[in-house]
Amino acid sequence: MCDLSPDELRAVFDKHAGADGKLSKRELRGMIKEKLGGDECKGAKNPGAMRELFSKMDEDGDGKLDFEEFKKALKVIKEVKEGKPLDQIQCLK
Ligand SMILES: [Ca+2]
Repeated sequence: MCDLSPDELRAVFDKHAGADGKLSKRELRGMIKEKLGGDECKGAKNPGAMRELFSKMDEDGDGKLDFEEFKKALKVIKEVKEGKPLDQIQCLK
């Protein structure tokens, strides 16, 4: 997913963000499952880790990810996919 062009990224975001144009926690989880595959995404399978990840991605704290927050989150998602523990992900520090 991190190799997508900006246009493709936008399309993925819009598809999952729904009518309000922002990703909720549930929408984000659905997207990660679809794009990364549930089995290989260890971090996303853990509800506590997922909640923690989401709150770190949600920079303005409104409970939803807008497109800018989403773009920054892609790096995080990639590292979660690789099985990296959340507390070792550099861009979350
Ligand atoms: Ca937000």
